[in-house]
Amino acid sequence: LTPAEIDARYAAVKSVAQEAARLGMDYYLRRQSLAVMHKGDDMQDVVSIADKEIETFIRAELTKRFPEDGFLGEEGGADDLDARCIWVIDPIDGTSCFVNGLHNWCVSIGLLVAGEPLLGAIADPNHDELFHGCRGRGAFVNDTPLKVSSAQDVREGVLGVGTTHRRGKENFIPFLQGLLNEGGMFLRNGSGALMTAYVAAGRLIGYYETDLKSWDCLAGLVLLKEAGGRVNDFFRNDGLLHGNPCLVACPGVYDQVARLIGPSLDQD
Ligand code: 2AM
Ligand code: CA
Ligand code: CA
Ligand code: CA
Repeated sequence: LTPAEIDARYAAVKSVAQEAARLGMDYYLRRQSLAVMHKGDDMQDVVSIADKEIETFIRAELTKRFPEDGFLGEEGGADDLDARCIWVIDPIDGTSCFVNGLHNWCVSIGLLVAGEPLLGAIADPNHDELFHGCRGRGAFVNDTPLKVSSAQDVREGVLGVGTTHRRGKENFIPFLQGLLNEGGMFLRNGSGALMTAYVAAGRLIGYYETDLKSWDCLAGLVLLKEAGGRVNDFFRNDGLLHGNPCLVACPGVYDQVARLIGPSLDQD
């Protein structure tokens, strides 16, 4: 991509994510009238019309500007994955929070170019925060640059955590026990994208989820790298399409947390 093509996509991802977040806010304020459906037989995996409408909106806005680009989204699936540029979209990350009136949800849009995450934006309308970043250009919350924590031990801060009923929950409590034994503490807020952004911002020292999808974290991973963070081999074995365990952390605690997780982090 030329610098001008990158500029156009970076500007677009910020404005489209914010417009989508405003649309999300309209739904959120009248969430009592939204029908909540379940995906498959997991009662915890919820979705509403808002998720679908917002993803449709995002795809339409980006297609208008970049008709040759492809898409991968939680609700709409894959479209033209052979394209050089692929937009990876989570229209609402934190749907369970969204439908229950908890403010921890966001819109996450990342861009993959020739297989590498290039730029992304995460819009959180409840806290008026737009996290955004582009490879080589830094990462920001609104206009403030992001930098990961300087912690050297899990005792020095809070680790984000999460799990699902789909994969990895049997590993989760032993991991938490190990973390507590070493003097650490944990937080789960229900949005993988926000937790990843919070690691980039230095608010959390790291974040471990036993099962994340690429649309949960791709935008956040751009921010994390620009802010000086580390991530495991998330894209191995078709992680883009199927997801994997995910660990993001500041460099000073990455190895400690990876050891507490054990081999399940980077093997099947
Ligand atoms: P979602 O709200 O877009 O579904 C919470 O731990 C994180 O896991 C969120 O990013 C959430 O994204 C995601 N998540 C929720 N249910 C899931 C499931 N059944 N499988 C995989 N990820 C899930
Ligand atoms: Ca979901
Ligand atoms: Ca998600
Ligand atoms: Ca979602």
